[in-house]
Amino acid sequence: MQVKTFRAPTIGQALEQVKRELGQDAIILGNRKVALSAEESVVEVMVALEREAEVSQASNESMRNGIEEIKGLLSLLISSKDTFARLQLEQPVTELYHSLLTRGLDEKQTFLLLKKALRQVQGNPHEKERIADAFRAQLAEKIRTCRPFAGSFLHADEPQLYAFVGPTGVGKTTTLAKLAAHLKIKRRLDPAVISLDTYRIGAVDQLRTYADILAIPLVVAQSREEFHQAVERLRGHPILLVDTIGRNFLRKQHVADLAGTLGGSRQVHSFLVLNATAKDEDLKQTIQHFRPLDPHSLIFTKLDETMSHGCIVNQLLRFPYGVSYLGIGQRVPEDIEAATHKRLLSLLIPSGNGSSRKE
Ligand SMILES: Nc1nc2c(ncn2[C@@H]2O[C@H](COP(=O)(O)OP(=O)(O)OP(=O)(O)O)[C@@H](O)[C@H]2O)c(=O)[nH]1
Ligand SMILES: [Mg+2]
Repeated sequence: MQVKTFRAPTIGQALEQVKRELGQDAIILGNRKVALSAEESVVEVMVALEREAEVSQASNESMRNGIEEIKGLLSLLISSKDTFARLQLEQPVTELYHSLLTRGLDEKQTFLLLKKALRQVQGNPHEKERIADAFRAQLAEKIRTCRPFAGSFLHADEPQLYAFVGPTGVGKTTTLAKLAAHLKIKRRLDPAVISLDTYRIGAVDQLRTYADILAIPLVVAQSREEFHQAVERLRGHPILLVDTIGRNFLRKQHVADLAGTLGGSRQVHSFLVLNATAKDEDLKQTIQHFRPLDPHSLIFTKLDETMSHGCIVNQLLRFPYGVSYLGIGQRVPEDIEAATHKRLLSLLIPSGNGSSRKE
């Protein structure tokens, strides 16, 4: 809270000054008479501005981001006026353009990628199939998929740690269970699980049920020290999967707390688990806040609950992270897929919509 003082010969004049400078937002804290000399005195009014520095800083930051975004869009529109006009006029391209926007792909990215695709087919906007293929090729070049468990793990001296982090209820525990089953049954590895989620009632029970079914050891840790002790106890296992507490990670402090618990001498790979039905802007903010954890990759869940899969691709275009897995339903263990370019592209341009590619 900011405090300011105003001085004037009379209280009326001091209040007039306050009103002129600060408008109606100021809160009067008090006033007093201040003697300047034996004959002369003034009235001092102390006022407070309700807005806290932190809030105005945050709003300044978001205003700056907004302005940057508008500037980017404007220069894009000005520099690409002709192409834009052509996109608007030519039926096959507009169809594709609108269908991509309907699926939630970012407008600016859609435009830029389509513009490049159009250039590749030498500006002939009637070649729908070729434009769609060129668009897919452009996009495929820009997004990255990862295979975190591709290595053999058999000769690893130390266990590899993978933490499932992300907002509340996105499917961290369910995804961990799906992958634990995959590693145990399909890969014949011997994973173990650590739960750091002792915050929510029933959270450990939920994980214990999965661990019991899969005959996988589970250790519960409530602090950074207990976490490190748990890792020591489970040394013989090649892979340790760590379940974490879901919090509102739009609050940066929660990310810092989590980084504090996971931090230490050992490297922990973080899977940032995100709900594909969330709003584009919220996903963007969440990923931004998780940057201090340097996520290994993103996992998107609940793809089965939305038709707008564009927001997944938007994040891959925005951030330097790849995507490793896609959650496609509630069933454990079967409703999970390793993310592939083919699958991601088919979510945006379903087959039969402009694609002639046989994959
Ligand atoms: N439809 C659908 N539901 C899913 C998917 N993944 C998880 N869920 C459901 O989402 C709900 C929350 O899943 P959890 O695994 O408990 O989520 P969490 O992130 O661990 O939640 P917290 O620990 O409370 O933050 C459960 O009902 C899951 O069955 C998915 O891919 N598709
Ligand atoms: Mg959970």
